[in-house]
Amino acid sequence: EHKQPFPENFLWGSASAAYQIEGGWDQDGKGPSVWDVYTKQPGTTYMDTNGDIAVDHYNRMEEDVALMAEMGLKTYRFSIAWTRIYPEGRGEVNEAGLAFYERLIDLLLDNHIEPIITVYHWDLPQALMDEYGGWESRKIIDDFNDYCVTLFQRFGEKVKYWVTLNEQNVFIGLGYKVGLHPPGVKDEKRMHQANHIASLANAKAVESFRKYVPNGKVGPSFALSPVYPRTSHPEDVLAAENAEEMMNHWYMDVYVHGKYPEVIWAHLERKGTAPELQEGDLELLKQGAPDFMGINYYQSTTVERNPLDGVAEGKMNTTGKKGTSSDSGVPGLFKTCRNPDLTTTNWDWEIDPVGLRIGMRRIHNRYQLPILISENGLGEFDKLENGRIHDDYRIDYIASHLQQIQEALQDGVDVIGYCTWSFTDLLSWLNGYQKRYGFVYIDRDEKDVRNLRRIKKDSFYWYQDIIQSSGEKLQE
Ligand code: GCO
Repeated sequence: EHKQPFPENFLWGSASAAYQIEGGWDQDGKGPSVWDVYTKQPGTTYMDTNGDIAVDHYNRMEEDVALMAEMGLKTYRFSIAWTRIYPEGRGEVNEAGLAFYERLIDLLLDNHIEPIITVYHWDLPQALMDEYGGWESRKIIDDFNDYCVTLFQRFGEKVKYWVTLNEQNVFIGLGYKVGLHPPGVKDEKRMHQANHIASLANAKAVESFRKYVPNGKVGPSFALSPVYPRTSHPEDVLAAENAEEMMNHWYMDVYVHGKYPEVIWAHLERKGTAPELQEGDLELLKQGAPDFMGINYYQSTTVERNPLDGVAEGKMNTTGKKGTSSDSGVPGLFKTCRNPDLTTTNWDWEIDPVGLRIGMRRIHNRYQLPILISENGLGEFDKLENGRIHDDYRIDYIASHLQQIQEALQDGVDVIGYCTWSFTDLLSWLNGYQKRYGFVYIDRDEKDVRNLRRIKKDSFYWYQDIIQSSGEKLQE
């Protein structure tokens, strides 16, 4: 069967995040972020790795963009470090920080690579955490907005696509309920409050975007994990609906419609953990409607029924990431479990390309928005052998997900682009440098920590071919 081709202007891309690649953690006036501080507390990350040097992208940006150009990328999604722009989170702008990103953007444009900016990929200024507790204070709404407006004014004419918050469900869930990300809190009530404030900050930033970048497109990047029932027992099916509402639509309904889904709201109210709304909140949330839904997809979630006196923790993988991961077991609603029909990666993430198609269809049906796959990829141990990296497992992974995107396009879903995670290998927040995601291998040498030589993996040449053929090569 001949597949319908990918759209002509499909954004074939790749993605990264500042803390995971840049290094230069205190260079040119940059202030410390919560991740700079958190990773230096012993025991918070695998082997106490941190992003002080990362893959030194801050000092090798030209070399990295040259590789992107060689590959033929159509788009590159990267994040801006808030602490390079405002070292203290607010106040005086650091011109050197803006200049760095301006050089990056110009270089991408010179090479016909469409930049996609993520304004927030988790590296909150430590100063704002110290001053008022970061996302737990409403003060952040204005500070975040000021930071965004600075970027909109400076880059709004050059950059069309913008992502506001990256994986709000993950940084809030892991930060305030699971306690594995900064600030390491485990408190459901505080989690829902911080989440509400993050949603308000997002809405206010979108409101400003309309004013400063009227021709641009803006949306969140959401860590989507479509939910399945473990069996067709009606109680399991109900549990899956509960989980779908809580893990996914709890966030996305707020983005798109400015309101929380009723079922989960009622549940949290009974428990006393629903967020506190103030006058004007719902009006502000309604200003946040996005132009597209950015989806980061790694795995689906399978659940079963969980009685009211049931467990508070379902099956979670070793990195603590299972969908939003904050909600692995909710008595009375659901608990997560293994899906017996799926295999897993070496980090215990279930591999499920069809889940991507299912998730995209659900979003298309509920929100009627174009979808940008803002992340998808495979973290693996790679082996450097005679100067080559034969990562056929990564090629298989990406190919199978792209095939499901093609199916979704045929289903009528509007998918505008696909960014693999990631372009070069990078720092995994909690899993150090051995978990590799890139098309470009970073050669790490303990005796020469700044070696960091770039080596193209087999997947680099494969994706180059896919882009060149607009996806035709997928069928071979
Ligand atoms: C990891 C994760 C990250 C995330 C990304 C989310 O291993 O640390 O996979 O790389 O996927 O930062 O936006």
